[in-house]
Order: sequence, then C-alpha cells, then structure tokens
Amino acid sequence: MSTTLLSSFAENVLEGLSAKEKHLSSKYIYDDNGSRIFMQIMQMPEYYPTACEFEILSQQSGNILDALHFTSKFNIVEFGSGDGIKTRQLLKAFMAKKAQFTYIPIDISQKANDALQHNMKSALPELDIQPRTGDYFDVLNELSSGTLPNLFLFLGGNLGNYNKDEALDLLKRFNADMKKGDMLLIGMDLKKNPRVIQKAYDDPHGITRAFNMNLLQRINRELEADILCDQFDFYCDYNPANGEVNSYLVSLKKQSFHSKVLDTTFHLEKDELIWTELSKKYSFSEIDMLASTAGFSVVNHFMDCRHYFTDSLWVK
Ligand code: AVI
Repeated sequence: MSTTLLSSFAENVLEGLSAKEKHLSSKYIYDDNGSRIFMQIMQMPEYYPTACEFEILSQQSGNILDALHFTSKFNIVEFGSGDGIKTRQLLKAFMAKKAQFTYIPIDISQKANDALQHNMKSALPELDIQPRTGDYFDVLNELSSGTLPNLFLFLGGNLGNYNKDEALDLLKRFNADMKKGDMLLIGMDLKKNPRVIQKAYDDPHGITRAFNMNLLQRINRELEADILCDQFDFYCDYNPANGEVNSYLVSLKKQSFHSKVLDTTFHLEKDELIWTELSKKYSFSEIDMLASTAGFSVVNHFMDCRHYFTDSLWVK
C-alpha cells in the first residue's frame, strides 16, 4: 500500500512495530484519553515533578525575575503550556512586581489556546496574553525579528522525553531562533535516590501503566486493529548509572494482531518488548554540557526544597 496518505502516528506504528527492536513514540500517548491519564499522573503523590515545579514557580518567581536583567518590556513565550496552572504562579509573581510583559503561549491546538486564554484571563484579568496557534518554530521565527527581549519557557521536564541527539537538536533550534540576551527557563528532572524515581513511574495505582497502554488502545481505535490489551504488561526501569527511565509494553504470549488501516499483521514473541518512553534524569554537569553545546550559558538553577527538580535559567 502507499504510505503517503498515512498519518504520522500510523507511520510511527508501522515503522516501530516492524523494527527488530520494537518501539513506539511516547508523543502519541497524548490523544484526549492519554492527556486525561497524564493529568491523573500529575496528581499522584509518587509523581513528584509537578509538585516540585509548582513549588519553584510559586516561591521563587521573584528571584527568577531579578535574574532576567531585562531593562525594557519583554515577551514571555511558552512552548506547550498545558493547563497553565504552574505558569500562572510565575505570571502572578511577575505582575505583582510590576514587570511589563506580554505572555505568548504557543500551542498547535486552537482549542487548547482558547481554554488557556479563558483560564488565564479569569485568574489574572490584567494579563496581556496573546496566544499563537501553530508550529513552535514558525512562531519563534516570527518573534525573533521583533525588538523586544524574550524569556522562553519550556517547563514540565519535557526535554527528558527526547534522546540525547534529539534534545540537543531541539535546543539548537530554539537557540537559532533567539536573539543574543534572550533567555530560556527550562524544567529538568534531576538524578536522585533511585527508589524515589522508580516509584514515580512504576506507580502502585496502575495509572502510568494505563498511560502506556493507551498506545495500544489508540492503535485499536485509529488504525482499526484487534490488539488484546490484556495480553500485554507494562514494565519500567530506572537506571541510576545513566539517569534513564525506560518504559516498555511486554507481550505476555506469542501473538499477532492486524491493523486494517495499515493493512498489516504484526507478530510478537512471548516476552518481546515494545519500548514506549524515555524519561531522562540529569546531573548538573550534564545540564551544563547540554546548555553550552546548544549555545547557551547557565545563569542559575532554581530548585525545589528537596533538590529533586530544577527550572534552569539559560541565556543566549
Ligand atoms: C511529560 N513528561 C515529562 C513525563 C515524564 O515524566 O517523563 C511523562 C510521563 N511518563 C510517565 N509519567 C509521566
């Protein structure tokens, strides 16, 4: 069949499940169902990153503003703002200190932008918010030709879901579209006691399991497949030596399933793995190396009281 008409999800499934070492991209977990499960993950006591970043932005946004050294009005440009609850803490603190800025959240979904604008306006009626819908880099390119300095926000620890080359590539692309003196506040989860990390992903409620299983359900829904999801298990493992949590779906028996959309039957051996997600935890030396390789200098690390997570401020 011709692959030119396939969605990027369909292409990822076809390529990933035909590979010798099967894999799927975690970015496809986030359809409506996956996004809803992710909200539940963020509310679990074991999943510390959300609470840590909330603490940082609630308690240290005044210090973050002082570290910017912008002398004029500036833009705050956010990539992937989600529900905006954490960012609101930063915006509120900046407004209380009379900082002059325009908040520009970028999202590919108009619906997400409309909801964010509505929520932000009801919490902070004085906020100057100008959402942009579209691809990050198209919007970035446009903003970089303006004269105002920019603070870019890439929060939530999303960089950890990219492998090293992809992460560097993304940071270099951000850097290429920034002016000298523009700043980036980037959320990164830090290496810590391995048991704390293991529990955040291998959670006792089965929510992270459901999050990963959503990939199989999405294949069934969108690619008209007949996967029997209870013939799969979820497994994840934190390796403190390299800071990687790797997540997998495990085939519990030798089995096959067919996708009508892909017109393909996939075969799995008993105990065969489908790799679904990387969630990388960083040391400060790794952060310094990433920043400098991508063309930034680290200004400061803003951390929660347990030093589990950092919102690091970088300057171009
Ligand atoms: C979105 N991202 C930063 C989350 C993480 O921690 O890697 C996704 C996630 N996967 C399992 N739990 C949360």
